[in-house]
Amino acid sequence: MTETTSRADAARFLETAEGRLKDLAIAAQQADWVNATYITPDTDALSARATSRFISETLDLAKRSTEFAEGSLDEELRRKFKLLRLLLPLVGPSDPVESEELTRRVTAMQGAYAKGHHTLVGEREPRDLQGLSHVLEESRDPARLVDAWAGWHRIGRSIRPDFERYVELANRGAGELGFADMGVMWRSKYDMEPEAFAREVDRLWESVRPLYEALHAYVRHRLVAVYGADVVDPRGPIPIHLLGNMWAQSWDGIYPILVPPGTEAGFDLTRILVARGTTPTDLVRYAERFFESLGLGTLPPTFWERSMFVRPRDREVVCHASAWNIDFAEDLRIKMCIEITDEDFRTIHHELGHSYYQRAYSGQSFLFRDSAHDGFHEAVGDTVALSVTPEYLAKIGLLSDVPPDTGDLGLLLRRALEKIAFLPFGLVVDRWRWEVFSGAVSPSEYNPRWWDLRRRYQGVVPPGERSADEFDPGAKYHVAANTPYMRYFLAHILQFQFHRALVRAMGDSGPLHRASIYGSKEAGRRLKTMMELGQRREWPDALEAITGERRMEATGLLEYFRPLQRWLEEQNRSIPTGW
Ligand code: X8Z
Ligand code: ZN
Repeated sequence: MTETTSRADAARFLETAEGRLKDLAIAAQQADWVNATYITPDTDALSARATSRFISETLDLAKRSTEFAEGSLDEELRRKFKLLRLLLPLVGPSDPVESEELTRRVTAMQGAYAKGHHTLVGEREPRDLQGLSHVLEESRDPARLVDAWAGWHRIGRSIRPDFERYVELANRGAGELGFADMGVMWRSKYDMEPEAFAREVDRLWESVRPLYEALHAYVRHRLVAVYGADVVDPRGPIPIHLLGNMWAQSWDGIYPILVPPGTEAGFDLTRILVARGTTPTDLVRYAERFFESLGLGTLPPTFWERSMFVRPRDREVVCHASAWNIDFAEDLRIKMCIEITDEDFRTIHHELGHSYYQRAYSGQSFLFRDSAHDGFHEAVGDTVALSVTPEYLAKIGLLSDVPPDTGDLGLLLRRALEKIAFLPFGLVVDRWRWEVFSGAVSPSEYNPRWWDLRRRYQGVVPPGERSADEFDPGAKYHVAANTPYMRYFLAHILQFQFHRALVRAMGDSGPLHRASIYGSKEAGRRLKTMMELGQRREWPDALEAITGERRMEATGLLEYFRPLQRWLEEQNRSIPTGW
């Protein structure tokens, strides 16, 4: 065979494959959407079956693609073949019975998570995750906090049997594609060797660790003041149920007890939104208008008709927020159980970041319709949300005037409780799953190892001993739903890198925490250039398009928080750090 015919054959193979995969992906997404917004045994079965068909076809095509000699192909085709093997976050064995068992079990885990609830001591009605999360934010009674935390974590037990079998079957699928295990497959998606990626993550973590440790020491000191040294060890890890969030993945829920008098932000966005009678749709409109101000257009009418913004009263749904592009073109939707809060205001920006990204790369061919790497997808909406500054809120009429800059420290502390507190959690979830997939951690060690890592990186401990049959990782959505998590760690670094590049490109040389890209067509143009690339090029090219840099760096994050870091060092001078 001549080189030209083999190139033509490969191109033809890929064209057919992309058409076929797109059809199956749409069918799977339609079934998944109905399932996620109306969980019944039938929609579970429909979703599991459609996903299994999509997986089987991908596996088959990926295996057949090895017939084409890569050496004779140009860069674009070679990249497509590579992406074909990495397309899915889940692969099962080629045996159709086992493949369907795998998707059935993942659907079951996600359903068990979605339906989780717990009745607190002294209450009659069970609470769902949102209801239990309110308790963690608002209560200062350690016994009630433990009840809410442990009550939710009980769902891990019911997820465990499915999880064990899922690890086995997913590893077999990854093996058929030539990966040592599923964790290696996940780490292969970053245009570098999987081991190099793991080192890259460590490098980034080391660069932010001192800031995390300073925040940890400060927060622990305040918690000792609130709860006493018999509840919080002044030199030890922090009991997780005191941090205002089910996973202690962000601590801004307890901001009111952490902020020193005189440095408060000076306004409470949740209160303002509620007082104005803001509806969930209004909240989404605010976010849409921000993206529109960047020159990125408005969302299509079907977005408003087909999205789910509120938890329906009459059926079970997956409340965890997500953004979908059902037809890989204009059928954009989000699914969320919106509450009128500052936190959900930010989450809506996060979700619309996904929507605008999906639309931007819809001009690429099917295998390139994704973000440069998954951290980019998670970073865009958060980058925009960093521009929700007091000045911006005043501009759009949510604040009557801009609060004085004495509130800057309070605002920065709040942002750090959200973003810096997240970093080690963002790292730990997949450090743990990588070990699980590789077999380094066996099922009997699942839970102890989870807590080893959380103690080591986050400096948190569970309330009391966890018994051997608990499965606490299963009480986190992404573990139950098979969603890789390192993307969020990367996004928390990248969003500050993006933010800095965009505000400097606008000619703003002031402090990063005061800068907003609202209304900047130049910022919008850069974002769009990066997003339109999809994953056509390796991610350093996309990073360069927006920042001019080719390496992920935490320098933007460190610059953003520098005033806070100085202040924390001051506060921490005579108190213990580390655990
Ligand atoms: O899952 C999400 C988004 C949907 S992609 C709401 N996030 C992570 C989480 O909730 O654990 C955003 C931040 C981290
Ligand atoms: Zn997201």
